[in-house]
Amino acid sequence: MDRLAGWARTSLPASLPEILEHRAAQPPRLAFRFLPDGTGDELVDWTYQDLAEHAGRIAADLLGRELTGRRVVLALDPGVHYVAALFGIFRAGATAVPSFPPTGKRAVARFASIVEDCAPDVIIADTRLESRVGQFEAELPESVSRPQWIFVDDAYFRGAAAPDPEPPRLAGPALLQYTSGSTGNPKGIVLTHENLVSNCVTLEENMGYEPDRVGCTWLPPYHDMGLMGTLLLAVHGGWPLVLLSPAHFVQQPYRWLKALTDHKVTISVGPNFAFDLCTSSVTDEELETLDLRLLRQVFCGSEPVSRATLDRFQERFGPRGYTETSLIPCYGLAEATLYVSGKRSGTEVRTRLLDKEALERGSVRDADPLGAAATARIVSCGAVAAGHEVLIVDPESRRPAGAGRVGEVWVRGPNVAAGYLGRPELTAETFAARLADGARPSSGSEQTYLRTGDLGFLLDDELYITGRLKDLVVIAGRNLYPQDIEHSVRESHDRLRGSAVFSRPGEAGEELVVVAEYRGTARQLAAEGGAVLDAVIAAVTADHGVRPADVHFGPVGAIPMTTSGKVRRDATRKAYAQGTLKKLALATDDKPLSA
Ligand code: 649
Repeated sequence: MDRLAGWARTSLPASLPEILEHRAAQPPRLAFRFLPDGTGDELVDWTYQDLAEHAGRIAADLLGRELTGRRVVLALDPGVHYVAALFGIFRAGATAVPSFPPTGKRAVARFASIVEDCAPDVIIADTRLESRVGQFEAELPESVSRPQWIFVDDAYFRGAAAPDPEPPRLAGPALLQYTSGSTGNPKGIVLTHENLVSNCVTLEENMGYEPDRVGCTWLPPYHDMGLMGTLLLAVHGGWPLVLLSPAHFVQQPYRWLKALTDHKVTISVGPNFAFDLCTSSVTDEELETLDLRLLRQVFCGSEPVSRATLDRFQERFGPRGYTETSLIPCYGLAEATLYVSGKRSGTEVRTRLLDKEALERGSVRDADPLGAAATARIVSCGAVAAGHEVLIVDPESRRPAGAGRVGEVWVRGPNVAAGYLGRPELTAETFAARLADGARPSSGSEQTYLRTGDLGFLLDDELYITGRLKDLVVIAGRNLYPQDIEHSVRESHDRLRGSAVFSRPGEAGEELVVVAEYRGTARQLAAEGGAVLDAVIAAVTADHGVRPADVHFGPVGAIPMTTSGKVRRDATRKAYAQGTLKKLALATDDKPLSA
């Protein structure tokens, strides 16, 4: 493995567009296989030559408009054209702003806020959007200059390609990655060509070399995990990638597993929820058609990796050849391009059984195997990426938290981005954090770190993530992790789906609020309301020793989510406080729970 990682570094060109040219100059090999309808009925196969030619067409267009150094928003649907446009932008020396087609009210609002923030010269979109431009531009404030649009379809790509380009400046911006946070406050992370390549190299060091590697992804191409983690990584590594759209996966998760089976996939990836979705939706008949024996590496990150999820997935898909050794829990964030840590290939997934009460006070202590005390099961996110350092820091004193203590995760290394576009203060706070005076190690005392906002600890050189600093619910001196409570809520009743937990000020200090999405009509909830409420209260109280001060039921979709499917607790709390959160009334509506 090390031999090849070394090879990759020394003999590959320095930037991704150059690596594509390099691959396209060799005998034809499959680069991407796109499943346009989500099944295998129709296949679009592209070699590196196909990709380079399509990218060249986009590059010619951008160079003709003198857009080198300018920003270009990518608003295509997931698929091969997306990858072509991305590489075309790189090749023209412009900065890619990966986005999505502005269709639907929410997407339009978010898209408009991105366009407003980064003021692009061009937007690349599918021809089918041509008639909607006026509608979209009406959303933009007057002060924003109107971008040019490039509409593409198959015919567009038959035009002439650009001549050989100048290689891009490695320290120059390659890509602007918007975080999936709130619509009103988009933050664009500036990534250089060096960041993109460094991310690939560190991931490859983890993955090792496999001669027959075939990847598969359905992740959105406009998020860090889908973009840097799959599309760019596959081109960098030179192995074929099977593409499905996120919508096709969500409609029928079976399609992902079927694609793994049909295309002899060896490596794939998904957030924790994807594994649950598969376990709960694949039918017995479908199960029979699956063969996961060739799947040797499955990355799982972006949300807490749940021990229970992994157990259920193993039980359901073990008989079809899935083995948990292939699962790679990993941690990262867009501010670090993507990758920060991951399990070493071929080792077992490590789960720690910890004393839950100690953990709530910030101490990492093994659970007493015979004791009756509650246990927290925490899955390791593996070893820190090569060439990177993780420090666990007390966020208030900015001193190292010390062994066996939970603290904020600080990261340093070549994957860490330069900062947020046009936000010097936020950039300094987030990307250039320093330890307190007197707390710095003697060597490299002026080192700066990325503050991730995540809480976790290091144990035996492995990183464990316990939650997000901002979301922490502190009640009576205990640090409660909302995702644990949300888990209890979901499991407490069949009809409960998403949930969000936060605290609000009460008479005797902070108190717990639970928001839960109910899968059913208001009438159904009214009919069984008391029982659902009792189930939630009983589960939360039993599992966490705190009785919710309020349980708010909303319809499915009531809880605000990021575009990558994470619960936005802060936004939920605000909507709750303002009384704008959708509500399904209980029969016993508004009776105080304490009564
Ligand atoms: C995190 C992305 C981490 C994210 C992924 C490596 C085909 C198949 C496989 C393949 C290539 C081709 O969420 C992803 C590394 C993928 C290799 C694929 O290889 N970014 S974000 O900026 O949107 O959000 C970051 C936040 O998410 C949370 C943290 O709060 C973080 O700040 N998060 C986690 N929370 C708990 N546990 C984890 N493991 C977390 N990972 C991210």
